[in-house]
Amino acid sequence: KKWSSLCLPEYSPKVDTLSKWLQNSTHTTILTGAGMSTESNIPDFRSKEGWWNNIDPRTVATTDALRDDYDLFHEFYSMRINGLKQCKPNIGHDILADWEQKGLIQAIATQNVDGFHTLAGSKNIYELHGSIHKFRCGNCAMSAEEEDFLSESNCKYCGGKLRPGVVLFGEMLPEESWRDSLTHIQKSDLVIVIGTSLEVYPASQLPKMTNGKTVYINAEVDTTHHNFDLMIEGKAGEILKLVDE
Ligand code: BV8
Repeated sequence: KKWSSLCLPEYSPKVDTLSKWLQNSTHTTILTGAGMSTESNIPDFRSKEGWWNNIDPRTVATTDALRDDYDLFHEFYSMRINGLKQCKPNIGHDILADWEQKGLIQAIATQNVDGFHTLAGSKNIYELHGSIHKFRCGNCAMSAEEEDFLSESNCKYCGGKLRPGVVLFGEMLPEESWRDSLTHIQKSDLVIVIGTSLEVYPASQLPKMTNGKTVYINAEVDTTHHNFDLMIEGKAGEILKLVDE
């Protein structure tokens, strides 16, 4: 405890405020993005080392890509799926799972498709952008297995091309995840947003939809985030560890 407080003195007042808010809140919802998993060595999307800095999302993460350039689409998602096998949830995921068990937080709405909140033991999770671990036919929507996708097999039922169950640009979010996330956000007296640039609609709108207090924990914080009641610039895992102490 002493060590981290000494090394990160600038965080103390903000961390204390967040701890107090968390203890006093009766309904807390967490909204996470790719920054939650960079400490697990998974690249995010829009940072310098992020996916979209090296590859144009329109060429791989759209239904056009699925239809017109399946080889590239398949290569991109296979690489992500295989990459995830080398990684595991980090301390930040673990702390959120622990907070849920202790009744400190009630729900996690996540834009992440990596499934790490589930792996860490969180239960009440809403996957706004789907899951990279579920597969279906891009044509008839019948479900499929990971190995079928990785081996570039076609759909057993209609011969169509297989795809992971992520929400591509231009696709609607899973209705239930969206509705339930919104319900939680609306009844929250505290919403903690972690590791997201908030650039992707409609998840970006969620923090505005609460009457509760809003907190933003992110590696980069700038003036576009001034709507938050509290902003903490830093790494998700490190900040959550300080709050947890
Ligand atoms: C929709 C695929 C209705 C899955 C993803 C123009 C044309 C067409 C569409 C649009 C348009 N303008 C707006 C739109 C709508 C579009 C959109 O918002 N586009 C934006 C980019 C302009 N949205 C949609 O299309 C959505 N659907 O709107 O449906 C509709 C229908 C038809 C037509 C129009 C509308 C669907 C959105 C889902 C897109 N799918 N990817 C995949 O391959 O994974 S989005 C992609 O971004 C990721 O999946 C991710 O979930 C999402 C959000 O990103 P973040 O998580 O925020 O990640 P990012 O890198 O941006 O930020 C990370 C942050 O963490 C950084 O700030 C970094 O500093 C920080 N950080 C890093 N490490 C740490 C950290 N912080 C703390 N600790 C650390 N350790």
